[in-house]
Amino acid sequence: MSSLIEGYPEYMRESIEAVARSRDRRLKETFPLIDLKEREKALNQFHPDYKTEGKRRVRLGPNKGDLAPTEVADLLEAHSLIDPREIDLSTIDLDVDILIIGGGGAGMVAALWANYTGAEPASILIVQKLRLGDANSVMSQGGIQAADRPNDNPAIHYLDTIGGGHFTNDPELVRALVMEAPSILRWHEELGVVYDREQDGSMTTLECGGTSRKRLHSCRDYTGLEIVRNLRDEVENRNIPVIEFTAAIELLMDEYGQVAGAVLYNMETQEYHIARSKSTILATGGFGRLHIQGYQTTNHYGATADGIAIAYRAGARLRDIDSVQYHPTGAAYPEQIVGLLVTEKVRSLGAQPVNKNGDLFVNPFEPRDVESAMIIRECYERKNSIETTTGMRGIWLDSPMIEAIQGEGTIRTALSAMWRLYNRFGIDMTKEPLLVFPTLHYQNGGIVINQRGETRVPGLFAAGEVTGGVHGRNRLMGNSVLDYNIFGRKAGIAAKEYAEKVKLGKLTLNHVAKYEELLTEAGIETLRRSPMLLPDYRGEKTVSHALTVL
Ligand code: MEZ
Repeated sequence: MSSLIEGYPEYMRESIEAVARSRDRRLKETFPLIDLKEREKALNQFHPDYKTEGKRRVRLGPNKGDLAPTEVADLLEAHSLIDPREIDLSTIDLDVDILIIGGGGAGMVAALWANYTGAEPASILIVQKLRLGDANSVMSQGGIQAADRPNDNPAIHYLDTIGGGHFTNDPELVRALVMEAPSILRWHEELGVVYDREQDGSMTTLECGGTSRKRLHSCRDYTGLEIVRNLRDEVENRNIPVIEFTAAIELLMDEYGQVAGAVLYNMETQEYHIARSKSTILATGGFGRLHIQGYQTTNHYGATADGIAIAYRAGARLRDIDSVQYHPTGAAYPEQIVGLLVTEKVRSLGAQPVNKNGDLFVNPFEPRDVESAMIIRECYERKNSIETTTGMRGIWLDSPMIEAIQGEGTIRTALSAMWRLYNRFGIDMTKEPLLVFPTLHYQNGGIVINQRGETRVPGLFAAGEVTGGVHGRNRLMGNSVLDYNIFGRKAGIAAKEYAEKVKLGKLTLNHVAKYEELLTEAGIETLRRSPMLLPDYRGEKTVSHALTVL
């Protein structure tokens, strides 16, 4: 295939050669050790989450007084897309036991486990505002963590996860995450997921940032695609009903304060539908497309915080909602792919983050927040970065190290998606490094749930990136794929059990009207409406590539 552009510009050559010259030296070097004080300092000074600018206190609702990124606070302090007085609740268009809002990984897993544990397919409904499987889950490249090797166990996975999260995680949720991880791999393999294996048939495992054991299982660098492909087949084979291009724009409640379905909006026909359900699972993903603090993102177009906006109006509590994950290695060049994911697996296999002189300035396996902070420091304080023609700064991720360590051919086999991506732009990552800078990757916090995936609002369950607590304030690689599988399963099972017992009363949208009153009481005058449904790139807020991070 011919390239869209011909590799790196001439002025970057000198630095690329310096990186190549330093390779032999770095092969013998041990990774830099950063003491705790230096980590703290780097986080405080350089990590976007530690800046007070760009955040504000929410002025109403269950989290009144808590900090949130301005972009998120704006969506919480917004009017509904509907006027409840204009919605006719006497005609029920869809009547189901379990309504699942969101058809990414968490939503599909929830539907499957509700079905496996006894719910009839026709009693379940997945609504998805894009197409089934179109979500961040399909884009996760690197893999899934599970402690299933002889030198590892769930207790070590637990400690790594809690340590990575700065001890802010909900311990019971982490316990569930790590204890049940191996069973998820077994289930995936039964479905047909092909995980990488060694010649002797044992599972291949790799290291990731912040893990003390090799625990990452992957399917080359198409892990998300491989898992979602199998989940989607299973949903279709089991005849679980799915309505695509349809978003939930408000939850419905009943006269007893229970969630009882949702007001749906068909984005193609622009019609509204009333879906009544005995239990409702939110699996709407995160907020990457809000471009918090002007950052580029790895995220899918659907990641617009819809779930937290509608759950909040219904009384759900949020936690750590101001905590955002910036993946250390987003593409910084070429322009066409700025912000896209350069999977952490590139580092797992041996690529090193080096500055413009070819110096290794950070351990490649720091937890993501520390790694990102150190990269931003190298670019903005130490000014050891390369600047692109659009003003974007970046450091080199020295991918040719992979083949120097693992042998020729490793990249084309283990990182075929990455290789193809860069090859389209005339960059051969087996020979030249990749220019990278942190990119917005994950919503660390979200709706508070318990171990069954229940929120504090009766009838409302949640799973996946829309929830908070599992990862605390910093998630480790591979724990999100695990999270949506574990808690999708739990929410699906719990929602099915709840639906068997609950008696629904008269439907209402009083909570939406009450929220309007709260907006007035808080003196919030705004034209903003939420949920956002899709990002609007025509507006005033275009994303700057030249971030002012200091
Ligand atoms: O867990 C993730 O975020 C992940 C697997 C990302 C990646 O770097 O591939």
